[in-house]
Amino acid sequence: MDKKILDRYNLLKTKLIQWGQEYYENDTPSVDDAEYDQAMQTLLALEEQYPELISEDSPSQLIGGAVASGFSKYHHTQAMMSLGDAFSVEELEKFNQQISKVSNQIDNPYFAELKIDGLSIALIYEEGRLVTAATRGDGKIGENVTNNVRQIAAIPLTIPQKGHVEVRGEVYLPKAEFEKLNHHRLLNDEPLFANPRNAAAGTLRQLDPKIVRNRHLSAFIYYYYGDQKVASQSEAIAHLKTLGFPTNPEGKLCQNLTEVKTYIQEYSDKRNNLPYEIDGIVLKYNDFNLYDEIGYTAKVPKWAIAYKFPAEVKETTLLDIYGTVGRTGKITYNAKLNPVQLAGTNVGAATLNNAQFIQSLDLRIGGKVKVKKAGDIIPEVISISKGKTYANLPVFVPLTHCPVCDSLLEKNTGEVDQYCINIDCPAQIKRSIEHFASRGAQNIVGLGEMIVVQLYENEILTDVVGIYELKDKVDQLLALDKFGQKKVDNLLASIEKSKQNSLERVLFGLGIRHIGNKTALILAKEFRNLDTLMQTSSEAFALVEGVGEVVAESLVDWFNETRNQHVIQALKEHGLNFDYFDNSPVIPQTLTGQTWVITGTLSHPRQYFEAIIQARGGKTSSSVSAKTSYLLAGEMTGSKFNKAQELGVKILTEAEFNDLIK
Ligand code: 3BD
Repeated sequence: MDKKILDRYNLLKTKLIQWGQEYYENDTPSVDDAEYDQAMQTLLALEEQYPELISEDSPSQLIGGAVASGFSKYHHTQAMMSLGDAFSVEELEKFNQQISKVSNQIDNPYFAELKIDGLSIALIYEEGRLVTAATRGDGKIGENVTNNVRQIAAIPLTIPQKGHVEVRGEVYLPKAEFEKLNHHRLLNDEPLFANPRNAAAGTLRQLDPKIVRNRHLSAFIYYYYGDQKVASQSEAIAHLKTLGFPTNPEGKLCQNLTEVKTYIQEYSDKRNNLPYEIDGIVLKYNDFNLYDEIGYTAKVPKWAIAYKFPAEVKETTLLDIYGTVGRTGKITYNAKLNPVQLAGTNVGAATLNNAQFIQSLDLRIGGKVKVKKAGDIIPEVISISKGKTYANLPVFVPLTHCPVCDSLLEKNTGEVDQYCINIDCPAQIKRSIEHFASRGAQNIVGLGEMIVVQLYENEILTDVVGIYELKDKVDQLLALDKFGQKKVDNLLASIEKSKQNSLERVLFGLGIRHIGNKTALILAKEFRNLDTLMQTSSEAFALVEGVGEVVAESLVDWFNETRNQHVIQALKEHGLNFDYFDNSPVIPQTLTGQTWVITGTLSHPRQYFEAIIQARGGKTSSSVSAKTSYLLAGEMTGSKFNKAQELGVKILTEAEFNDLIK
């Protein structure tokens, strides 16, 4: 995966976790709902595209738990598979060749379908009646959304076939309905949905089926499983039609890849005129008899593939180029664009990386540029559109001075990036405080980007050491906008707690160049405390596995700076711990061997309790099973609570839990 995408994802994740904590722990979160929503939608879109990113601590999993507690989990009897991707005709040819090896034919029949940009669902019918509708989820476990799906007019509640029938398809919001919905939301000052897909997803997760009914979702069904057998995709579609299911009218049986290419060309052109959004074409080898022989890889059938349309490219005006300063002083150039609609969102900005990138494209302010979304998510400027007047526009000149503190920028030999090396640069100071407090570092809850900026601008917090002096500035804090007693108390408590962190967190938090959280952990384990680290030579550092020369030099340089030594001294005086704690710290391991599940609304976010449990040797899990030792249940519980009761799992309230861990 593209590193840029990964970085973007991790940044979003950190922010959302931070905002989530602020929301739960303070009366006033630092961002408004719309900004939170926008970030969450982007995160969900990334996870949708790169499911391998999803981990248990993803904010998406949290909202899954919190918002959707009204839905019970549904285990798909047969996993819902994924599809392989093709982005070019060459990749389709390769796919076809693999199939030819099995079929011994040059011409293979493919059923070509439009790839609807919606949400996958499974519908289960027993004795002709719709009994369950479930989302795809991770393919194995989805959510039971039966009551919502019953509101979709296109989906039949009864079918003329007895016995057990399972069908699968895509729920979507027609373009016209999407426009209507957003128009309505605009008038009511509600946050807009970024695209029809997000709107459909949001709708299907509504707890009130009446709202679902009014949104006018629709569906296309493309998969059938039942007693009455079918032998090919074309037969499956025909059978689905006779059962009364909505099937996509554009599906076509192609006799070979040449016909497929024509089909793709046809719908690349017709795409914008369709009443629903599509993001590609799905090809399925038509004859089911050969499925097993063609086979499967881990999750993906080799007899089907999704051809994805090339990213949409639009032309717009480059309104401005401006630089920003990162924590390390690195200058990033950004483009301000005349907003354009691209792949479902309004794009008004794009990153331009460094000056060399801008010069190599010859970007000029006021000129026309072509933009696309990389991986359909991150906006990118790809080229200029030279008009007659382009030559009259002023050529881009790289910054020579920091856009924030105006000190001279520098470049390391052999590198293209420019740096502001003024350690007093406000931009860097703000970023370094923010980094020090961040989740992966000192994990100070309530000291995110916005708050750091607010405190810095009010001259309450001007360096990292100042974090530990905030306790003497309660009056100043309380005088700030959006700061109540509870918020201040929580912040100060979190700051106090951070003093007891193991060495690797502070070490990472100091923001030493090239020391990420992994390297920090390696160093902490190896050298055990900060004093030893400070006395270690670069040769000795470089001997440690996972520590290269660049890291070694960077460490020694950093520790040699008098200024940095003063920072460490001051932090020591504030009582910060600089020792490495093994995994067997002073905390008694009273929960060893136990598996805990957390559900419902508690006084802290779920991660807080997970940390307490894990610190005491316990394991945490997201689902209740016979192996669950305890369920910690807050208010407003759902299916986990019921399941725990069914299985006789011990259920504790938050108060009981607090007693247990005393
Ligand atoms: C569509 C799998 C197979 C039954 C596996 C061949 C990946 C989303 O219109 N056929 C379609 C469409 C999606 C499909 C299959 N035919 N799988 C299909 C599909 N006409 N969109 N998908 N899916 C459905 C997915 N969804 C979320 C995350 C990862 N994968």
